Amino acid sequence: MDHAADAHRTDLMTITRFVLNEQSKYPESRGDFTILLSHIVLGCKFVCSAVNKAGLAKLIGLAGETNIQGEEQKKLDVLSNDVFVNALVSSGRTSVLVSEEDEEATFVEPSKRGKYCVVFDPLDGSSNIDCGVSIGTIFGIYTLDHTDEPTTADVLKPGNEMVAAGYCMYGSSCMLVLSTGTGVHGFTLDPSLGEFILTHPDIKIPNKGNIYSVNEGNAQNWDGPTTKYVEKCKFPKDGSPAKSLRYVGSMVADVHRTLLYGGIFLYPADKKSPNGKLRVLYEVFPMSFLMEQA
Ligand code: AHM
Ligand code: MG
Repeated sequence: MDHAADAHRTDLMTITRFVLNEQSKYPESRGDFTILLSHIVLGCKFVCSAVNKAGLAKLIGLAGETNIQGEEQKKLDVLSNDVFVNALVSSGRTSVLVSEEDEEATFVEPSKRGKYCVVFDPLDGSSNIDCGVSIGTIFGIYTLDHTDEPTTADVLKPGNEMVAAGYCMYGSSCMLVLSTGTGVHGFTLDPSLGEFILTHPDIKIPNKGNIYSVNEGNAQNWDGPTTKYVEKCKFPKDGSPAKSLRYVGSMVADVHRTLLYGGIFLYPADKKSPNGKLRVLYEVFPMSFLMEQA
């Protein structure tokens, strides 16, 4: 084994070490972000473990509640939400939390407040839970830039004002992908260590991809340009090969594959959902991530 490969195996870059390294570039930093992130990581590890045990633990099934979008909540959604809210509040670094599963924002009590606001979906892709297909957690982080009482205005801000965003995918491996504004980095959970290890530094979407990813069952409700674009993917007129279709139906899995393999993932607005269906997606991920490069 060559020396570099050996070093790679014995000098593990955990997500905490990575974020501490980043933090050391900012002398004024007091480590608040590192503490917040370690609580998000804890939530992701918990959800990963719960997802892996779901079939065994009989956690699967309806919790008998409906969320604000009228979707049925599964027990795992409820559990994951409780874990994330508790972890974020107890970090002492948050002031406002917005979860896809909660109708109202959570305002952290004054004694536990900190300078961050977190928007998240603790477990996205719930229709895939029962059959064991990849699901994920999505999160975005804003900074509270004043000392007044926090309000919903502190989170109703454009995605490009976030200081960090990421997702964790619970798939054949558990992978956390994070950006703090300087590149996109992927960490894979080593179950034997219980640590996320940097495995995909500086992820860049390939310039060209041959995959398109969309729920074509909605085609009758699409507008003209969307219909035309997807038609072109299937029947290219310029002699190029037709694209392959891949669609998991879990945003995190579809976005992750698109980042690594290239291509396009889309959930266009249609007659049924004039504002599109993926609320969190547009907040957390700049669309440039997802657009096919010219
Ligand atoms: P869900 O959490 O209720 O399953 O909804 C969110 C999911 C996204 O992860 C996914 O991209 C999309 O809904 C799939 O929608 P559809 O089933 O309409 O294709
Ligand atoms: Mg959800």
